[in-house]
Amino acid sequence: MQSPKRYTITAALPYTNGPVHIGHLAGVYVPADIYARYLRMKGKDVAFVCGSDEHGVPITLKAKAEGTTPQAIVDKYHEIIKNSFAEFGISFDNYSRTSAPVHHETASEFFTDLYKKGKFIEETSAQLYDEQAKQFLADRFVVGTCPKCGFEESYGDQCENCGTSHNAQDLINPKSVITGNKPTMKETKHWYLPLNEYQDWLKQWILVGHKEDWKANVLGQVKSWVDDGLKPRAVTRDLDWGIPVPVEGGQGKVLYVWFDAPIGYISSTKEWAAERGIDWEPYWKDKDSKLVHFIGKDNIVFHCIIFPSMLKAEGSYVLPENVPANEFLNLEGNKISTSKNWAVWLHEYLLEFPEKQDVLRYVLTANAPETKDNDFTWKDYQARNNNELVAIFGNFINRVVVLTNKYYQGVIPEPGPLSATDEETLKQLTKYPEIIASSIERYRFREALSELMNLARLGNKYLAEEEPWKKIKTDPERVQTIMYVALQVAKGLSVLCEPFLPFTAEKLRKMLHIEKAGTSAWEEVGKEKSLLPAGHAIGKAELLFSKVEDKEIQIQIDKLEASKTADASAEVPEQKDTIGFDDFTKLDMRVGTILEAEKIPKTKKLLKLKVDVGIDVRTIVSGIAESFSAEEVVGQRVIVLVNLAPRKLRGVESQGMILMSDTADGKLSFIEPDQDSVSNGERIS
Ligand code: B3M
Ligand code: ZN
Repeated sequence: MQSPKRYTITAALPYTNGPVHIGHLAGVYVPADIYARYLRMKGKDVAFVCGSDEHGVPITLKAKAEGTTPQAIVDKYHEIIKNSFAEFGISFDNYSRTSAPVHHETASEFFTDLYKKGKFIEETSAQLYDEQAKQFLADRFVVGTCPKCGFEESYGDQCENCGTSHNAQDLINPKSVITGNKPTMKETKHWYLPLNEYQDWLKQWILVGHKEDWKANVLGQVKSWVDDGLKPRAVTRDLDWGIPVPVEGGQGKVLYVWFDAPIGYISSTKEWAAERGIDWEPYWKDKDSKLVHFIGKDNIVFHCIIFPSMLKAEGSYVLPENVPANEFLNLEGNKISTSKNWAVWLHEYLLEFPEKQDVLRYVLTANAPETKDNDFTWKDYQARNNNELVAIFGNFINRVVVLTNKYYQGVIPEPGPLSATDEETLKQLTKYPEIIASSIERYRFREALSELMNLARLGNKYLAEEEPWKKIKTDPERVQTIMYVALQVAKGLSVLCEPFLPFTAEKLRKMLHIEKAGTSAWEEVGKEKSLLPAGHAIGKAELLFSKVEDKEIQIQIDKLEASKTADASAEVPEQKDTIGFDDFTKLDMRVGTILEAEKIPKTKKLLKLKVDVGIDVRTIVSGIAESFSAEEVVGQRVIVLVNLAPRKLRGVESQGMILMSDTADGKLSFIEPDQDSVSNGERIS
């Protein structure tokens, strides 16, 4: 696309079942915000939209867990999430929510339209059902083994391990998340989008048409799904939380959350346009509009396959020009996990580091998981703050502003003739808008940010070489020129840092006494008309960044460690599948005493025991040698499963099993009768 007339930028709608953390910010919202801010500074027409994703199973589950209603959950988290975004300067033009009437209408109409156009397949089939909960099990209501990669905790609609999207019936060994029961099958009617019919078109459009400009990780995922062959995909569910299916036969059913959520981008745009009294349609239907979806990698299938197929089926919408999905951000070497509280929550961060929003934006961009999963560590956070923001950017600005105040009472001096170094420095400055822009336009935000820092480095180097603090005594006239040039670099930084560090940009503008950059400011950086003129008075120096001390970082590390310990002690293995009473009575367990024990040579774990179980004295091989020595178990009272089929272990036939308890960290202990009077051979029942 040459030069689009307008940009429609979307950021994934966060599920409203919990607050947002650094992973969200790094993967989606900061890059999207950099892109939107940059485009606005170039005078582009931008609609940057988002909103809360308030339907779907995660919300229902959260409500169940907290003993409240889904509505109460979304009301609570919508506020928290919305505030977090605002506090971190994520400059949405509109932040809506999918419970808004405009969204219910838009999604209903979209569904009805496809229905009328005959784009769905209507099918009654047997689906997973939880008899006890009286509920069909789809999406996150069911877990089981992923048919593609074998991951045992795959959700019904998507495997978090390999990213594959599937139908709940495809899971191996499915289990209800609500009751833990094994599902039965029950007939129900649903509407399906026949993705198979879009397969060739998708292949052509993405894998051929976009193979140069889409990210390799995105193309790779798309290719793997298309190669596997796409299947019809149900777009309705038997649930009561969601948007009611608006057609005949849809009573008691709702739209699948992944059908309604992406339409949320459209409704958010509508809501925004209505408030401004403009038409929303060009943003979605004019072919000169560039649609870009910012998402995390787990959402690729929905934004590259399902939503485009929906848009294509409708027929009048533009398709995304790009879907620059990011990989995941880990935290201190582990996957971020809401349930394990292994996360840095945005609302908590701000309580502990008020005014340091830009530091987090900076670190998350410098270390963004653009091409592979990346790790956030507090040590790296501290190092980037202290060694980069403070030592390079902040230091340069501080020197410029302090010296201008000291030598010229804050009034920019008249420059003399420019030296070759001055000219070269100013020339370099004029190149940065293009250098940074080119990285941003290719969605390489880390690279763009490091170029911004190179400009600050250029300023530092200039001052270090010119040494105005020395020359002020020997050649004060020359210092006027040096400070004039250095001030231009400072002004350039104030403009070019805005997409990345909006709070810093504002502070810097205040310090330099300049207005917010206008719509052509970006390109004009370093050019004649945008230079700070001699005679312009700047303000007093204020620190842009401050050091992060070891103890502040230690508090954060300790906090994470604490959630690790809390998690380990709370970890109780899940209950196994239910068995019948008959199954239980088949077990013959007896009280016994270990009479002899010896280690089986060349094994780490195995002890060969002679156990008196009342019926007889038998040999049992037991894997307890890492917890107990042969000597210490002689005389130990035990419970033995005596009718376990004999099996050979390292050439020794074992005729039963000793029951042990097993702690989370792998320590074994014996189970024994609490009275000595219990004799060997007594039954456990
Ligand atoms: N709420 C998934 C997520 O938060 C989902 C994104 C919707 S974007 C239309 O990961
Ligand atoms: Zn998988």
